[in-house]
Amino acid sequence: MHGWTGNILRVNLTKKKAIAQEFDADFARTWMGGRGFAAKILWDELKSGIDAFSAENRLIFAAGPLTGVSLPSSGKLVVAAKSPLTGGYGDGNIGTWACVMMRKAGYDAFVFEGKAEKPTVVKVEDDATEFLDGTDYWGRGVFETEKELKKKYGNVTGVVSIGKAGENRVRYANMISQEGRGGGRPGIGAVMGSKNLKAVAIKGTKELPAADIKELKKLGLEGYKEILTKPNYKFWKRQGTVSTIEWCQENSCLPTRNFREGVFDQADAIGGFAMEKLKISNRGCPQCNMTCGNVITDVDNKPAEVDYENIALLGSNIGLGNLKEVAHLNRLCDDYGLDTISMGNIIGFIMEASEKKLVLEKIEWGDFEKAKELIEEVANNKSNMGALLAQGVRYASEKIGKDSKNWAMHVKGLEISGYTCQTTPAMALAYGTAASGAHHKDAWVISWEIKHGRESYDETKVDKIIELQRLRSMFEALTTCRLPWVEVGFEIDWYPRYLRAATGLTMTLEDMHKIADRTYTLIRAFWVREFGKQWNSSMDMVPNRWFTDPLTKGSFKGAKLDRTKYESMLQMYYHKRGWDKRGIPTESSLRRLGLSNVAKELSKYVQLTS
Ligand code: PTT
Ligand code: SF4
Repeated sequence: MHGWTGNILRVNLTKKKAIAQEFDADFARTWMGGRGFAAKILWDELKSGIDAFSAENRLIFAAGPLTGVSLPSSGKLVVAAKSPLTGGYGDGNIGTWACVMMRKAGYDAFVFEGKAEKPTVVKVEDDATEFLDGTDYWGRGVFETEKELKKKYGNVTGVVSIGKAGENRVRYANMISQEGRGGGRPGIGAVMGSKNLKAVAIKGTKELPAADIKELKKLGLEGYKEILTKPNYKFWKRQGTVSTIEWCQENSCLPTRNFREGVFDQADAIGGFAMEKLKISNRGCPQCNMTCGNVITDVDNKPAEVDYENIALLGSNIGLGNLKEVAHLNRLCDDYGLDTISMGNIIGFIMEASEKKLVLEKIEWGDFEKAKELIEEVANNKSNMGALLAQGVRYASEKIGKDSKNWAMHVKGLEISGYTCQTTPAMALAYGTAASGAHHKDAWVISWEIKHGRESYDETKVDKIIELQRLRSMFEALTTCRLPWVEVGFEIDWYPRYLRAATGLTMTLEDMHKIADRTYTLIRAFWVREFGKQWNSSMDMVPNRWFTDPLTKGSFKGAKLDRTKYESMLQMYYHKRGWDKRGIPTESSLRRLGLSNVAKELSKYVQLTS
């Protein structure tokens, strides 16, 4: 077997033991890596209904056969666990040297199980794993933690750590690396905290395995050069994802005041061009020549990395039109290890609740000082408000009651990311059917939809969503960054070529789509097993607000989604995926994807249709 190291490191935190476990070529070919490995391990090893914060949960770091190799944007790592926020499958994708080092140390994945007795740092250096006392780091921010660990173990060490939010089990705590890379939106950082695992530090010196290393290097270099020739490359380097602010404003989909509107009157002040005036540098993930992290200085003159999602959710969505203040909130979230998307979504929610007098506190739209306080209270899980909001928007709306459920903006408990969908039914369905709850990562169909006509709810849209879910799952499995393909048009055909040089396997895009479908279906089976007979198509519904509250501003004033048409699009989607009317995979579709054992296990929890 080439391309994979063939080893998973199993780290038992309770017993302070780590063993390397081999996997075979069949496992590698069936699941590829990254999300595929994570989904398979979680399905096989978790009992249904376990508490996500229990020692039984697994925390997985998984790479793929292209991770870390010298080819475009390959420094990415999938982090996954049962989510404490949604109760279902949860993952994220973080850019970090830790994944390059993990592969160089000789592993394609780490599986953490059990719970350390006290705060711990796990250090892996090639074949040696150490369990170090992490007490001194507990309570510290991620910036300081990573800096200290690098000082101790050398600058080449790859570090992933959690901040106070993960330690305090905020249900949307993520993990951070390299001061501004954040991943694991559905509370994967909180799972790490529940295991008393503060940080993982990795150093590796081995050669990455490849079938044809010369060819791989040659193709890698050609890829980097090709990216430099793309017409959009220069502009991308200037603005990265931040130009999406202006694009969303133009297209009435910029989340504004808790997704109430799609345009924000101060959009220009927080957009790509405003950002450029404040920019001090670019940052990026390993092995990338697109370096899309834009660093600006915040109100305290400290460097903060901003991306589109962070600005949309901590800016327009909370009515804040000062980019330096937004950057400050972003920096706070980074240091605490809090997902910016969920945090901004929840601040917007509580601002609306305050406006409607459903809570006693006065929290006005755009109030920077109050937003700062809320972030601090949440990260420290202190005060009634902090403790309430640390559970996520679904929980907060259940507690606050009245009609707040209608404008609690989440799907399956995961807060919606940066697009409001009153005028874009396909994007709404993409949120409804994403693997871990409302995330744009599985099908960012909105740009295609806006070009092809937003009004319709037809089959072509459903086909497009599935096509994108397949393509994007491929990046989660290989595991590399999808942005060269999405943002500058680096052709998808490069990837089967890379895969062939890395593994020696000739796989077409169709072969990879089958792996993607298998993984997506297994993830659905995981959700269904967790929810059992409660599972039905309402799990894939999007918030009521998009059906009931028409936009009151912008060129799409009056627009809202049509519930009946959304539901029929959802049924079309199920049919094409081989799922029944409840959104549960049928026995035959499970069999077709080589998941007969999954069908057998799942039928203990729900009746499967044939
Ligand atoms: C992702 C989500 C995103 S998606 C953003 S901005 W984006 C937010 N970034 C955060 C942050 O920063 N700090 C913080 N405290 N929380 C944050 N939460 C939010 O997390 C990110 C890039 C981006 S920037 C995107 S779209 C692409 N995502 C990829 C993906 O999912 N898969 C893949 N194969 N390639 C991708 N490339 C791009 O990576 P989650 P990163 Mg992220 C400061 O993980 O949980 O999915 O959340 O990893 O290294 O920061 O790169 O406009
Ligand atoms: Fe990281 Fe951006 Fe490069 Fe992707 S394009 S690897 S997110 S720096």
